[in-house]
Amino acid sequence: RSGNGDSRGALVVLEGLDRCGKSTQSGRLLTYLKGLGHSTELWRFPDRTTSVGQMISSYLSSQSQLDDHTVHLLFSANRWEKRSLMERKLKSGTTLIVDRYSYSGVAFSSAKGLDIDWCKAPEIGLLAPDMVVYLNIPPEKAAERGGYGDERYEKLEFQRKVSHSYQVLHDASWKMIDACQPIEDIEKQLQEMVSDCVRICQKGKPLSFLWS
Ligand code: Z5A
Ligand code: MG
Repeated sequence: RSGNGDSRGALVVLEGLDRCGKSTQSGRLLTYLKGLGHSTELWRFPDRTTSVGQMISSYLSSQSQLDDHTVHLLFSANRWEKRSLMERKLKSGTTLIVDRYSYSGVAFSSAKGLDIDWCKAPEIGLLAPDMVVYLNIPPEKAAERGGYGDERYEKLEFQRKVSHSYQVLHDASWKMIDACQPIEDIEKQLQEMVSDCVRICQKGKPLSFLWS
C-alpha cells in the first residue's frame, strides 16, 4: 500500500430518501473498512455542529423560517466549510464515508421548485465523490419504517417529489442498491462495491471536482 505518493483515501457518498437506511449502512461500512485496517471516518451532512449547521438544524426543526434559496446556500456553505479538511483527510490516506452530500442539496431544493441548474451552481468546485451509492426505496415503503419524525421534510408527499428529483439528478456512474432488502444483504453488496473503489484510490486515482 505504500510507495505510491499519490495513494489516497476514497470519498464514498450514500444518498437516498429519509429512512432508506443511510445511517444504518454507513455505520456498518465504517466498522467493515476499519476492520480491514483502512483509516476511515464517517461524516454526515448537514454537519449540525458548526454555526452554519446550527442555523440549518433550527430551520429543519421549524424553530426558524428561511427563504428557500437562503437555506439552500446554507447547506452548500456547510459543505464548503468542511472542504479543505476533506481534501487533507483524503490526501493523507483516510477514506471518508459521507452520509448525504451535494446530491441531497440539489434534490431537496429542486423538489421545492427551485431551478436545478441554480441549485447545482454553488456546489461547483467541491470534491467529487469516487462513488455515489443510492439506497433505492419507494417513498411509501420508507414512510412505513418507524414513522417520520417532525422535521420539515419528513412528509410522504414531499418525499415523493424528492424521489423524482433524484431520478432526474442521478447518472450512470451511481451504484443503485435495492434498499428494501434485509439490512445484512445491503451491507454485503455495499462492501463489495466500496472495496473496489478503495483499491483504485489507493493506486492513485486523481481527485476530481463537482460537477464531474
Ligand atoms: N438536506 C437538504 O435539504 N439539503 C442538503 O444539502 C442536505 C440535507 C445535506 C436532514 O438530513 C434533512 O436535510 C434531510 C435532507 C435535508 N431531510 N429529510 N428527509 P438527515 O441526514 O439528518 O436525516 P435523514 O438521513 O433523512 O433521516 P434518517 O432518518 O437519518 O434516514 P436514514 O439515515 O436513511 O435511515 P436509518 O436511520 O439508517 O434508518 C431508518 C429506520 O429504518 C431505522 O429504524 C432503521 O432501523 C430502519 N432500517 C434501516 N435499514 C432497513 C432495512 N434494510 N430494512 C428495514 N428497516 C431498515
Ligand atoms: Mg440518517
